[in-house]
Amino acid sequence: MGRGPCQGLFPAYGRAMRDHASRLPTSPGFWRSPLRGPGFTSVLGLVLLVGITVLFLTGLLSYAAYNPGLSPVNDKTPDKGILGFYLFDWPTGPHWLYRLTQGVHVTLGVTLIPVLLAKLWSVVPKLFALPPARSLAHALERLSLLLLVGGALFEFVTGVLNVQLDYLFPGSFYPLHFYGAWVFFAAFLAHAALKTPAAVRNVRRMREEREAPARGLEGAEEMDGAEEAGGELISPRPDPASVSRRGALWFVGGGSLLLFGTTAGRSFDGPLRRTAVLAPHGGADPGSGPNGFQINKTAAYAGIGAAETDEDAWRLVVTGRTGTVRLGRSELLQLPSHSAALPIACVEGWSTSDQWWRGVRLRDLAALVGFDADPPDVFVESLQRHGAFRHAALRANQVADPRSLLALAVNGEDLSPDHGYPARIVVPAAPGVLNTKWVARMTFGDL
Ligand SMILES: Nc1nc2c(c(=O)[nH]1)N[C@H]1C(S)=C(S)[C@@H](COP(=O)(O)O)O[C@H]1N2
Ligand SMILES: [Mo]
Repeated sequence: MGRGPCQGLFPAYGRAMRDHASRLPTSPGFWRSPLRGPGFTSVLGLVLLVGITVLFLTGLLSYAAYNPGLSPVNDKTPDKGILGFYLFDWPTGPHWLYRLTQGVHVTLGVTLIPVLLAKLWSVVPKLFALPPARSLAHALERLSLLLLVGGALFEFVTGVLNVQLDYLFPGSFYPLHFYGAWVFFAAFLAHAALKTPAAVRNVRRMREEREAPARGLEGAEEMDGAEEAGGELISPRPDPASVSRRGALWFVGGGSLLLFGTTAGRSFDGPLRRTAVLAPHGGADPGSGPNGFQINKTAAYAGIGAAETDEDAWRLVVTGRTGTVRLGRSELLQLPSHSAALPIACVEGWSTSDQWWRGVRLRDLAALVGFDADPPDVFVESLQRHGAFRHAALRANQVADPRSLLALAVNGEDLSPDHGYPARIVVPAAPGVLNTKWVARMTFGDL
């Protein structure tokens, strides 16, 4: 805003005009925080550059871990097309693989929330900048920002709803979060390519300023450079500072640390789990003893009653190349029995430590129905009649692993009803959702 003649003659009038104009968010003077500027935005941007890249990669891994190529059961994204180009058979080792990748995905995602919010706050004046587009290139850039900001909010909101509200939308979360991730990350990559060099320069300059604060002219010249990259974020009429830039960054970092400290515990058992005060699952108290570890869906929730899991009523139906075999629990207990120490690691980011499972190897069950060598894929169905996770498919490499069990017992005791009595699947390194409980039927054959 220039100093017109009116301002000289009638200073009060000039001020009033200015005040009126800066009541609109489209005016730079509306934004008064002295914190906004290239330095603050760049630090947050670089943290997100690293953090969101890790979120994207661990997210893609989680998708692969679900074995979405096993149509039609596991695949909730039949139109994934080229977005599934990278899919591979999820390995069975190390046995804590999914516990790690998904624990990082969820805990890091929650931890980054304050950084994301602070970053959006730091650039919000740009949202209102006029004219809406100065050129075609500028218009395209703003359009990509719409995808970037919209995509970020969409991914964080759907992710948090899913881990906090216990599969608010089990069937649809999975494709939504997956497709959303690709849109978001494409915009994110374009944005990072455009902005990272300047952000690195800004942060380097901040560090130099801190180390040599009184370099006079030399320092001032360097500030001119900063103005080029993100200088428009600096308020032309800043309010007096109530907190320093470093103080504000500590505040954001403190918020992240608080979320980290109240989330990370969901990847552990015992006293550490109790530090995860933000984690849900208050409903199903696992109690203590051998079966006293995290429960996802209880037998009551799944509609599984004692009448159908009873020794007399329950039969496991196994089908394969040579036909169908029906086995009661006592017959299963007579088959060669093996144990494996494996965790349950849920897509929601919580996991248990290793539990000692005991039962029949999946590959031994495959051998019962004609697959002696090279067991194939298997389709597993539970007694459950409703719900998204009542069935799942496993890859041949998972069936072949000697630690993959149809478990009948855990930690030296029969499975409890909530952990899947009379029999459940456990597979090393696999997401919990593939560890079907209350198994009724297994069909071996390539899927
Ligand atoms: N039949 C059936 N099996 C199931 C589920 C289910 O809802 N129904 N939930 C799955 C999910 S998402 C997880 S994380 C694990 C949890 O096992 P747990 O409750 O024994 O810890 O069980 C899996 N098996
Ligand atoms: Mo899960």
